Amino acid sequence: MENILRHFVDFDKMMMASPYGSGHINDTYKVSIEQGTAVKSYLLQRFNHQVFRQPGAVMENIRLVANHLSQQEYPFDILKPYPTRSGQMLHIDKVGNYWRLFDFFENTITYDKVENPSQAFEAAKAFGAFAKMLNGIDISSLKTTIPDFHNGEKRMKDFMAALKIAPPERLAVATSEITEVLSNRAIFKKINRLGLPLRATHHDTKINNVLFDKISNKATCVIDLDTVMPGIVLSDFGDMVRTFTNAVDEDEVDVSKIEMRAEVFEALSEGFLSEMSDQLTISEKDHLYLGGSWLTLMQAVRFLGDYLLGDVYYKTKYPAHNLVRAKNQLAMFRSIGNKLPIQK
Ligand code: GN1
Ligand code: MG
Repeated sequence: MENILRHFVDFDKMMMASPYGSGHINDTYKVSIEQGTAVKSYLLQRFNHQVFRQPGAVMENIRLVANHLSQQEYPFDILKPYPTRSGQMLHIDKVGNYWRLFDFFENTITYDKVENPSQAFEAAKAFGAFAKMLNGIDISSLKTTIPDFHNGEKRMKDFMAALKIAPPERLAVATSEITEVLSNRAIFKKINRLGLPLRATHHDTKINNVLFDKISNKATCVIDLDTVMPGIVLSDFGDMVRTFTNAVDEDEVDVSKIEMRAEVFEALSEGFLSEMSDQLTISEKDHLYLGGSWLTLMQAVRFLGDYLLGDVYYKTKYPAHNLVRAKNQLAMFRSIGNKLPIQK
């Protein structure tokens, strides 16, 4: 790791390197180095080039977004990757792994679960400001780095294919979840038919993708810009509903604890709309609330599909992990459906 780091920065001594964060795709390490008398920390990340098939295009999107934000009156920190000493945005090591480096923002904290409505308001306002500031970016300059990323109908097609090749043991323990997915799939077609406008979309607006100041508890930075690409506003609103309003995190096994918290939903809607309300079309506003059910069901489909295929996409800690996550998301999908007014 020390050798890899030296491709990005010069230093006297590496003090510490330890795994960091709770991402499912990339491997992140916090590294601290000594340069003269100063100690500085960075986030060194092994970038998953199986999931992101065009690493260069991802880095170019991040660069465009960071540049655009830095030219606006954007009141938050901007996550910028460091180039290598030879000017590349990624370092490819001897075994073909891709690495990149970011600043470590001291005195910040992330949460895997929203603790109170004001946190939800803060984070949603940060994602709202992010979307608003990106409104002026030339959307055709952003590459679609994962095609059909939030296309529910395509996700269902892949899910049906997984059903055909899944091992009987996994199919057998997932029958009720499979049935539930199949009987609710109409929402994917419905959203695709709305023809909502394409915007620069974050596509991963989880609560743990916002940094908070440890002392003031204000949001300071939107992170994880890997999936910024053209998309619809329901993706960003929906993933906030999915992850902010859940009373527990997405790994929780006990589904009886899963509940969509209405007061958190209200706070996040208020925070996001305080920035984005003026930007949205009537159709976007009319269908915004559907984003929560849509995105949560899509996440259930993705976790369940990965379970059926033998855990090839998401990192897992035990054999039934993806099934547990799918059950969790389905419970959340039901709770959202029960608590939110249905939008036609
Ligand atoms: C993945 O790795 P992470 O946690 O940032 C996934 C998201 C899912 C999320 C589920 C590229 O994000 O789409 O919503 O897991 N990212 C990709 O928690 O698939
Ligand atoms: Mg992510």
